[in-house]
Amino acid sequence: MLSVLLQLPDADIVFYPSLLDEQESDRLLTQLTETIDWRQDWITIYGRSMPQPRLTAWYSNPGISYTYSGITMQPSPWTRTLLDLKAKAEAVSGVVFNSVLLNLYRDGNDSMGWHSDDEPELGQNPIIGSLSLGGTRRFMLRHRAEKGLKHQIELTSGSFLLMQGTTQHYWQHQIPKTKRPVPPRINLTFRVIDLSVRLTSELDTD
Ligand SMILES: O=C(O)CCC(=O)C(=O)O
Ligand SMILES: [Mn+2]
Repeated sequence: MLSVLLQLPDADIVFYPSLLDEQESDRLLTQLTETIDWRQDWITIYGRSMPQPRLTAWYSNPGISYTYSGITMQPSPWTRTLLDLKAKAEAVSGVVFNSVLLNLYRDGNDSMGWHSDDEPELGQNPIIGSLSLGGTRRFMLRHRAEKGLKHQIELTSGSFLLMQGTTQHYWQHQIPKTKRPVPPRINLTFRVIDLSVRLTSELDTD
């Protein structure tokens, strides 16, 4: 499968432009839009509560909840379709994932702000496999220390982006809003949650 290694310092990011073909991607976009248990979470920014600018869902092996930005998501059990996609992501990356966070960007107003995926339960060097379906959106990267270091890549339908190694230590990423008309997009970020890490930190706080 064609892959492109991004030439960025302190990062290990590989882009696979076509994990899925166009027809398969279109079919999955429709199916997942209709069948996933989408939820609208609310976030607090500067003391004001507002709807998160996208819909989300969390599917995983039993018992793996996920907490980020103060939101804890209880898992839904894997579906046939998600297991098929997980197998495809595993075949190209050589990683066994145990969970997936899904994001639905309804239009150009939906977005995700600057962040790193560096919660403790993602382990020392988080491995994130990110599959995109539907409208093309811009994925921006910026180095946390070297302010001039930036990169951007268009995440097209059917593409897969693998982030690993020290990427989350040194880089942040975002999906900015856009004024261009864009069709809906679903992104699936497959993750490896290390339950033992969480158990330890929970015990520590008792
Ligand atoms: O939508 C995307 O491509 C990025 C999603 C993301 O960064 C995340 O779920 O942590
Ligand atoms: Mn992320």
